[in-house]
Amino acid sequence: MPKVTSATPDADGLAVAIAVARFNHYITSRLLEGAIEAFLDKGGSENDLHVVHVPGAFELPLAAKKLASSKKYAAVVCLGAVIRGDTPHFEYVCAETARGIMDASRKTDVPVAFGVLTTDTTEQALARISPRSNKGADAMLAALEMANVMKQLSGKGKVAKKRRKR
Ligand code: INI
Repeated sequence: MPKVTSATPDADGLAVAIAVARFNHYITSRLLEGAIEAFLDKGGSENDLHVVHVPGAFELPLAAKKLASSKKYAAVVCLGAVIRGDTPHFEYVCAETARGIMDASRKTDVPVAFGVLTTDTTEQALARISPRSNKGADAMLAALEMANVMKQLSGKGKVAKKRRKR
């Protein structure tokens, strides 16, 4: 039988930080609502949440790295909305935000969820913040599941048997 590790997005007893971009606030505020609702719905306590506002998606990686490296949080959730305009700015903001968020996670060993919408139109962004399907909630669930996976992978499992030399 293979050894299997899997976890649920249970928030009971977990402290989580949310970094949220103010740019396109009418969308990111709904992502934030979705993320907080999901956290509470999974048994988290409001006192264990820390919400940090930053100007735009481009600033999310720095906030995420600072929060993750503090080791105060089991996970960090990044929320933003980048909507394509007529300039190449979109590509730069999207690419650096995604790379920076992944870097923050890899450098700190803390799960950092990517809840950043990158859409061509406002309509596409609005479709991702409906009560039926909210990407902020999805990002929170991914962060919680990964927080619990990381707990299990942090030395709580049995160590693999060493192979004997022949
Ligand atoms: N920031 C966003 O979060 N979304 C956008 O759509 C966006 N656009 O289109 O420019 C955006 N730009 C600002 C950027 O994130 C930084 O805040 C800014 O460049 C200052 O560093």
